[in-house]
Amino acid sequence: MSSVAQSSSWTSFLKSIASFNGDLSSLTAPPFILSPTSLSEYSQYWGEHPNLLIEPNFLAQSEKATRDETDAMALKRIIAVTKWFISTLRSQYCSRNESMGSEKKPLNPFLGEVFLGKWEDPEGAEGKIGETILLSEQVSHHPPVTAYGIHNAKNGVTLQGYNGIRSSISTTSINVKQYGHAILEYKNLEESYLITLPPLHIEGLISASPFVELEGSSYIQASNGYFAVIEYSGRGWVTGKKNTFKARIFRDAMSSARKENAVITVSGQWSGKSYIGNGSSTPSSKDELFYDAQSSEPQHLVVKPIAEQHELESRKAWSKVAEAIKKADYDLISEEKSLIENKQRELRKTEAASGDKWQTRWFDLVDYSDSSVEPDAFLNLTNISNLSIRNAPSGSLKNSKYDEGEAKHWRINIEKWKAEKEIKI
Ligand code: CLR
Repeated sequence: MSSVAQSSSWTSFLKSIASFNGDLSSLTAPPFILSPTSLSEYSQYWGEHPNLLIEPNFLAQSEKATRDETDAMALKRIIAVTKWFISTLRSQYCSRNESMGSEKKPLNPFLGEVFLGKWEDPEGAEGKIGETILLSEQVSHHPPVTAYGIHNAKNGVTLQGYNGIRSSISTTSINVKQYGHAILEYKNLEESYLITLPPLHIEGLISASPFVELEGSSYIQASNGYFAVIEYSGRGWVTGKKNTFKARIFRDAMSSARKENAVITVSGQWSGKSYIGNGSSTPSSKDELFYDAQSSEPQHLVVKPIAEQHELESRKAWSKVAEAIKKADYDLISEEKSLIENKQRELRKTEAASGDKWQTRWFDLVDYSDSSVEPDAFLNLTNISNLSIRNAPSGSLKNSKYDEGEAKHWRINIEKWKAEKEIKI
């Protein structure tokens, strides 16, 4: 066991986890496990493969297509969306291990914190991808919720969603359920996709080298009917490999009740290679390569230099805390963090006194239990997939035990972004 794992700061951290109340952000962790990056930045992981994100836009059926051809293209598109989704997972769940050696505890964003930037087309202005932009905003602090929009104007592609987590503890791991979902829209195709977020757990706590493993499943419901189920099995007991998954694509959500109905099956590692085959049998490395996460490097977001940032922008707001973390100066970390936290407390007090609640900047909370809400992609896609519209763990089904309570979801308001005067990409 490493000396870090045996250190008193780590063992007391493990003890505090064992008795914690579910709010991971409230845990005081030793400096070496703190990340200088705010959770509001994690939205960028959705966009690090812009080429795969826009690919379905180039898979439209021709105007004279027969029904069979139309259907074949719809299948190609959900395969492309599934590939893009799989491509986001390495960034989402492995990037801290790859860049910092282990999973870390991110900074807990303050209400109204924003993070934004762009992915430029590597081929320049003439390229077919075009520029993709990211807008991310902390829309709630208690509990923490980050909303984001990713938009590629040239191809009419928009991904939007939001994330929140609830955690619990077991003897050897932290278990995390995700709340929220993502909606992917292709304007030219008039097609949309609903994506649910998988549960995960954090392993490696005893040895002070935490890492994330996914479990359960993600669903992708296409407005053309196709439905993908991605099952995560962690360290497969057959292959012995971590980060394994199996994705099955079905004609529709109804036929997903029987695995034999799969029209396409993909199998492998989301952080490595995966293979694709027709039908429901499991493809292996003898089959066609589907995606290789290691040979397809993420394209990183371009963010303005801190000197040009607004005070609500994440990297500027947290810059002093981040420096203190990099120096592993514990007193300075607490000092700088307290400055931010106290300022937030003061703000909330003045708001309470004046009665003006904090207004979110680019996102609106839509209450889907209100019958006057216009039918939209979310309502359509939850209907055809039988997924809950409630604030339940992501991927919960209608009429399941989780299908209860409020139905409020964060949506981007593009008009607000167009009217934005103070903050620029
Ligand atoms: C946030 C939304 C992203 C996907 C994602 C990836 C990793 C998750 C993170 C989400 C939420 C916060 C998280 C993190 C892994 C570890 C971290 C659960 C879901 C917790 C708060 C850190 C606990 C401290 C350990 C390192 C001991 O799209």
